[in-house]
Amino acid sequence: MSVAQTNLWFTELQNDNLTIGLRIEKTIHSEKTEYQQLDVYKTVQYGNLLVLDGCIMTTDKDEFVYHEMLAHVPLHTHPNPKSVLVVGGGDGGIIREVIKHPSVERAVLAEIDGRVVEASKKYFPHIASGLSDPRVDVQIVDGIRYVEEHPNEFDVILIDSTDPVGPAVGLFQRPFYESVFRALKEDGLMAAQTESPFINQDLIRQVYGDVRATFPITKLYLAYVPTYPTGMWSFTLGSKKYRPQDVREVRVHDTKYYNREIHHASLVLPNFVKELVGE
Ligand code: SPD
Repeated sequence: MSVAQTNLWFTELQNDNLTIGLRIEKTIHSEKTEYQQLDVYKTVQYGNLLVLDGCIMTTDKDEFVYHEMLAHVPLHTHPNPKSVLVVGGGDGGIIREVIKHPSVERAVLAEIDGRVVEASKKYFPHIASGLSDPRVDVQIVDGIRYVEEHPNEFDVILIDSTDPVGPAVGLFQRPFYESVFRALKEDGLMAAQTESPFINQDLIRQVYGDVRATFPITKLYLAYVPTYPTGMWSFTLGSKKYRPQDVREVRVHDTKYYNREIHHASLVLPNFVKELVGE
């Protein structure tokens, strides 16, 4: 039987009424870590697929969109990011993008589940490639506690969480954003992945409100990730001083999705999303 004829499917139940299915060639890895169910599949369409607790985290073929957009929009918004913290993101995709910025001297990855880091190194080596860079400090810790314990330390904090269930819930709540505010230097900024405007309206509204109550500047922006629920994905940026709208030049060019035009286009919101967050 050829690969295209297998009838094995990974199906993510995105909500009670919606699924996404990827035909798989085989299961590569499956384990119950201390924190979650971790599975890696070889898919026919998207290469290797990382799944945590039944939710798609990343695939070989479309990972660049999410990782570039969560990293480069905020990093270019800061004029000189030297010290960067990534909360979550154990696969290393955000770190890979962070260290493309020549100004970055130190990039800390605070990931709670060391098994995600190890699985990514083994099954997604191109995504995890930055983790061995000498500027990178991988900490297997609770990101919420790490942020609380490091006040006034970072220029940029990027929150690459799993979906807002289980251990990630606290990463979508106001006390965490307040703690992120304190962990940033006086002109620092943050960005977080904030799910789909089509099916996570309440969450986006709540997070946007919490970030706006915490930071002087708040901006929602969008990107298109084929394997994430509905494809349309949002990110919420909170900043003490700099506005993403003011970026004039792009310093990193070895990207597949991000560029100066995409930076500004991502800040332009459809009317239903504008209404959602009141921009
Ligand atoms: N539903 C998808 C949400 C995924 C957010 N994090 C992905 C991790 C990739 N580094």
